Order: sequence, then C-alpha cells, then structure tokens
Amino acid sequence: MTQWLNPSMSQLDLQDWAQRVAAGDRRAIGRAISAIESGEPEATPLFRLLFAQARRQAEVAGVTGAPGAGKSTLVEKLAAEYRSDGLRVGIVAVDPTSPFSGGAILGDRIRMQSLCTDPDVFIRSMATRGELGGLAPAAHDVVTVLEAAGCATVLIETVGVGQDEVEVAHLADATVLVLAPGMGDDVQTFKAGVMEIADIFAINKADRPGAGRVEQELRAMLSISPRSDGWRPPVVQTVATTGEGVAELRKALDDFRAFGENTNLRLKRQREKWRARLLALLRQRLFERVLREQLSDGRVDRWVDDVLGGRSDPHSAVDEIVRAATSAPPELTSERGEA
Ligand SMILES: Nc1nc2c(ncn2[C@@H]2O[C@H](COP(=O)(O)OP(=O)(O)O)[C@@H](O)[C@H]2O)c(=O)[nH]1
Ligand SMILES: [Mg+2]
Repeated sequence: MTQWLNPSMSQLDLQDWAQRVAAGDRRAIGRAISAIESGEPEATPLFRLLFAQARRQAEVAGVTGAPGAGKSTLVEKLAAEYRSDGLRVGIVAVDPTSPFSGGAILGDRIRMQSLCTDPDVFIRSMATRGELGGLAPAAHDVVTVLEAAGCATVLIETVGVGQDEVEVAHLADATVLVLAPGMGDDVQTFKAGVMEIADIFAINKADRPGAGRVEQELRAMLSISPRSDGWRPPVVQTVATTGEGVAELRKALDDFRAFGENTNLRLKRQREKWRARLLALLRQRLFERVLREQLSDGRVDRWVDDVLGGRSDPHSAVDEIVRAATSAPPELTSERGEA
C-alpha cells in the first residue's frame, strides 16, 4: 500500500501506474481514485497521464431521479446491455442508499452479482457532498480515471434532490431522468429545471398501473415546450427488474449521441462541462489558499469578533481578506500543476 502513497514517486512509477489503469487493473484504478480524491501529492502528475490516455469518446450517461424510481436497477441492466457488446463499463454511484455502496471499486456488498464478477465492469460509489446529497466534487475526476481505464461507457447514478440533476447534466454527455408511476412525481409537479436537463425520459416500473398516464402527461408537456437545440427527448417505458425496454433506452442514448455529433450539441456540452469544471476547481483552489494563508490559527474568529463588535462588517471584512490574499507574494504561479 505504501508504494502508492510515496510522494517522491518517479515518473516511471507513475507511467507504470497509468498503464496498469489502462489495462483495467482494479487495484491500480482504486488507488488512483483514492489518491486523486484525497489530493495526494502524486495525484496531479498521475491525473495528467490518465487524462491524456482517457478515451475522450467515452459516453458518459447520467441517470437521475427520485429515490426508489429504479435507477440502480436500471443502471445494472444498462451496464449488462453494453457488456453484451463487449464494451467495458464504468459505474459511478453518487447515492448513499445505492446498492453499489460498499466503498471501494467492486465492494463486496454490491448486490448486483451479475456485474461484480465481471472483470470489465468498474464500480465506484461516492459519498454525497452534504446531507442534502449533491454530486461529490471528485466525480469528474473519477469519470476521467474510468475513461483512462478503457471504459467506453460510464453510467453515473445520482439521487434527484434539488441541484444534483443540474450538476450531473454538467458532467454527463446525456442525462436520463427516471420516473415511476405512483411515486408522487406527477409531471405537473416537476421543477422546470429538471425537465430541461433530461435528454431522455425513462418511465420505469412500467409493469405497474399508471405508466401510460405518466407518459401521456409527459408527452403533452414536451410538446408545448420544445427544446431550442432541436432534440426531442424520447420517452421510453422500462421494467428495470426484468430488463424490458432497456435495449430501447440504450438505443435512445445512441440516437442522442448521434444527434449531438451531427449537430454541435455534443461539443457545446463538453465545452460547458470543462468550463464548469475549471471554474469549480479554481473556486476551490483559491478558497483553500485564502483559508490557508489568511485565515489559519483562529483568524476567522477574529474577523467574526470584529463583525460582531461592530468594528467591521462582513463585506468590508471579506474585501480586506481578499486584498491581503491577492497582494501576498503569489504562490499561484508555482502552484500550477500541483494537487
Ligand atoms: N415493479 C418494479 N419494481 C422495480 C422496477 N425497477 C426497480 N424496482 C424495484 O424498486 C425498488 C427500488 O429500486 P432501485 O433500483 O434501488 O431504485 P433507486 O433508488 O432509484 O436506485 C427495488 O425494490 C427494485 O427491485 C420495475 O421496473 N418494476
Ligand atoms: Mg439507487
């Protein structure tokens, strides 16, 4: 284990590591993800190698929806569908209740037996950011590692609470919104934002009464608010437990990819994705730097006391902190490229 954590790892060791990732070595993949997640010193040079070797043509599909809609079951069946074509598949579950949960890649608590014995399926479950869920910031990097591991498809499961669907849309090439009849998610009650990010609708649990009604309402809603990019989101009924409709769902994903490639939609999305990622990292890096350089050793409390005591106000305090941080000898130029 210690060899993976050695900060003075040579370029040769790193290349060897990256090659093992490409070969689908689970241990190497798991360690790479852990190193990147925890910002270990060798993570940035390793990430650079992995990013270069990531097959950028991988399809990243986000699967989102309310808890219990059948996302995990659907992801399992979709993965099997891609596997039947011999494609290597990655699964990222950002869901505390996910049966994929088990910590490491291929944790033994995974209930998806069909997948966990398959050497060409890589599963990573991730903690959500806060109590309200939310996409773990490292999810982007995990996708890159899985792409570098040769995954032609990466499926990301996220619970649909609030902001997540929008975030997963920033990470994925395609977003599938999973609905189920009788779950209270009547079409009228959808938040506008959620409707807009769905490229494909899966009405799961189509074996239950009410699926047809959900589909009708959805289609009615879609017909009155067509998308400006010209894509008409398909609506697919599925029964995830039996696999019914999963081939159609996969076809819808293939069609969307073809549409995105024939128009400039895919490229536009990818630009948005990397822009969001760059800005998020910048925000995080700058904030950490200000915390470290300006606000260590209880100095936050001193600012709080000043505000509390009326000697300063929050806006002026932050202005001063930022001024001090930006006039400090820049650490930034030398920091580039480090974790
Ligand atoms: N009847 C029926 N049950 C389903 C279907 N898909 C999933 N389920 C069940 O619904 C429950 C929740 O599924 P799960 O995949 O964990 O949902 P998630 O919370 O969205 O990931 C499980 O008991 C599944 O077996 C379906 O198409 N029909
Ligand atoms: Mg789940």
